[in-house]
Amino acid sequence: MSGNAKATASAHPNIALVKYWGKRDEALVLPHNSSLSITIAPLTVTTTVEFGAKSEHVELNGRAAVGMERDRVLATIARVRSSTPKGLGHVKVASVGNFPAAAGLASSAAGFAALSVAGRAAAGLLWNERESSLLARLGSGSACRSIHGGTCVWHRGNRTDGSDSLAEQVFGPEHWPDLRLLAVVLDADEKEIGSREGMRRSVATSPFFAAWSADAEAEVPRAIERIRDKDLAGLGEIAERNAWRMHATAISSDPAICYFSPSTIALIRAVANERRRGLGVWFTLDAGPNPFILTDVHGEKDAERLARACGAQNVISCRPGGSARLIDEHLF
Ligand code: 2P0
Repeated sequence: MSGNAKATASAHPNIALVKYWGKRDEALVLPHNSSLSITIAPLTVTTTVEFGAKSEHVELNGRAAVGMERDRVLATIARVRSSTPKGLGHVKVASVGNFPAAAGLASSAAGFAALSVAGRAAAGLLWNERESSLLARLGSGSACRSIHGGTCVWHRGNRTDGSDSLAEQVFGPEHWPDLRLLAVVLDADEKEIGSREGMRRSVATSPFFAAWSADAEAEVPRAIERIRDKDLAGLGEIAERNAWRMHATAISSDPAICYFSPSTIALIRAVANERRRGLGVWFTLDAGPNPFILTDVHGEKDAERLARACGAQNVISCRPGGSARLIDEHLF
């Protein structure tokens, strides 16, 4: 084996303010609409990939991965193998996050971004943002956005082979360093319906699906303008509207999919109340009960107090983070 058969990468999760909810091609992970996200530090996943190992081994947060989790990691590795004529041998993969994986904090996005960057480097492939984003997307759609730091747009693309469905950075993390996204952990249990199945059901059964995806597509350029202008209120309005519409689509599926818990609703109401009193806070919510509060450095402390008063077990204050990158410290 050559000397570069082992590589380690780190990546941050990202939070979509205009969301991806529904695939037009399941196998190629092609979305119905474009989406926009902020990559968030300090949450980080670190992944080491080594080719030439004794046997295939995948370890996630200190335990051997099994079943679908393992299969999805090895599918990304198989794509890396097919990108090079080299015989790479067995692979060992280890991945750790500095945050609870089950808390719905988008660990799969950061995980597949780090895996894609480390996997390509371990195979001796040159650093290439475009190829990394395409590879990460095939592992988990939203992972293509975690290849880049700051504000990213995942373009839906039009080609049937998916070669134009990838993420692009719109603003770096230095554009709006005062922006804050607070992860509010209300409920650390695994969600009932994974986003993959949830999306499938919404595409197949929600009578509102076409309207949802056309609306989200139209929101992306508006969100870019609000971020360009550092218009927190304007961005907050778009983020809330888009989150409500994504969840309306999920709830209108058959059978209905509802990711809200009673404490999610209580938090959302508290956010609206505080906003009426002048605090600059807005919410967004992914496919689980734990919301994020969108605010800035001025609202950060009050937003955290509000989340704790609503029963949050943990509140993690995040800011725009950098791109996925190779690092020297291997996990094994
Ligand atoms: C997003 N989510 O835009 C949306 C909002 C959840 C709600 O992308 O099936 O892990 O692997 O492509 O990317 C979560 O789904 O799904 C997600 P797959 P992914 O962030």
